[in-house]
Amino acid sequence: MPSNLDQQAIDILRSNDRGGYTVPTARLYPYQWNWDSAFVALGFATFDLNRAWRELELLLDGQWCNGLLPHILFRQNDPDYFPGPSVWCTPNQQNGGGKFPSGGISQPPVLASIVRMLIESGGDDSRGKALFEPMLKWHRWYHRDRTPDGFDIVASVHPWETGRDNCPDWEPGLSRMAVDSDIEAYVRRDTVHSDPSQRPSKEQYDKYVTMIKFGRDVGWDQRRLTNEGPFLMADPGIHFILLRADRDLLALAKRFGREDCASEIQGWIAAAEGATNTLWNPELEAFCARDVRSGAFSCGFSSASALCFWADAGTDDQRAATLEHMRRIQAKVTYMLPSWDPDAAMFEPQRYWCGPVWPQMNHIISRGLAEQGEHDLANRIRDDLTALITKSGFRECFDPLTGEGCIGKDFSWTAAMWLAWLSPRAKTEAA
Ligand code: 9WN
Repeated sequence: MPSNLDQQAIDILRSNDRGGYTVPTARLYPYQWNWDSAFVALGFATFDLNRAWRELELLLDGQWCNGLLPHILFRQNDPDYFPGPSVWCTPNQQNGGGKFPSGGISQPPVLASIVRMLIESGGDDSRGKALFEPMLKWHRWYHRDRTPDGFDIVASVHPWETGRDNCPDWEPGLSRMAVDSDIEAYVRRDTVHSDPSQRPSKEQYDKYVTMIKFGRDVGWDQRRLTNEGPFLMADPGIHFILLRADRDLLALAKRFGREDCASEIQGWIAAAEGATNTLWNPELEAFCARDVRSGAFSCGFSSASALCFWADAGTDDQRAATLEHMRRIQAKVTYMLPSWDPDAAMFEPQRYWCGPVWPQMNHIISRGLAEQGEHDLANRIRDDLTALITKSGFRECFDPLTGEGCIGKDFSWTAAMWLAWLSPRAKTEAA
């Protein structure tokens, strides 16, 4: 018999189900998002494994011919979201795009890691095996089309590609770029559906739209977008998530008898291990986002800095310094781990990625810490999120000081994290 919170979480996933794929929350985000769907599959798997696989199959259905797996899939037009399909204006399948309109950028590649989790917890090998080739194509796209000419690290062309939209991490890149004076007038919808004081600023949105305009102007040529676009930053989040996902893809290749791809994937892993130091900010002694062209580092510890454990990356000294930062932050907040450093400039406990605690990020951070034997911090992060959901419900993210819920309500990945990780039932089953 599911507990009350288990039942609420199941009800949220069911009510956000749009027929095989799940919206993150009604109205504010009315489409299928890339990394949201991957996390959501973990939640469905606790009560409907078939539906979990369906989520991932429908996500990969939006893949472009070049391997790009877009950050949003627009199966229908919903004028309640800006920027919608007519703003992105991505190519159709005949012209190299996907089966239906989508965004022209990607999102954090957690998918292979989640497919491996599903399979290793007793999921169906044949459903996972069918996803292997498109996942391989997507990773190939990341390594080929998002590694800028002359550099050895995968970078992001838009803050939305990192999934951590307005994190102060992006300041070095945003401050170097101008708003294109030719961007069309636009009306935001996010500020209608949620508290504007918790969302990105108008100046940030103008720059986000400028980046989309550049993509449109080059016909979404992904190499041109990377090499010539207005924004180009390397993100510890993308770097560590992709490195971990490459390791998981390699394990899947072996499981599925696809040794033919092993040396290609091993090459990506070796290159990423070699590039990890590029993100080490010696002044702050932390892994930080970095503007690729100027070399400037961001100036604070973000939740992505803590993902080195998830990727099993960094030296012993780097990991020790990362743990030190987390202990410093732990003394400052009530709920671990905030998305941005409370001691750094621009910390705002309720503004989106400038401070709030994010359930899906903290899930992989905590798992990574536990895998590397750092159980105290891993458990603290898990227990704090349990307390946040119990206190404030299934919100998009939470104030790390007061525990108040922020932005979206009845949020899919929060419900999924509850079912797959935090619920007493999940813990009993994992034991
Ligand atoms: C832009 C859906 C998405 C998440 C992102 C989060 C937010 C979108 C937005 O919502 O971004 O992609 O419109 O603000 O930052 O991580 O995937 O939940």
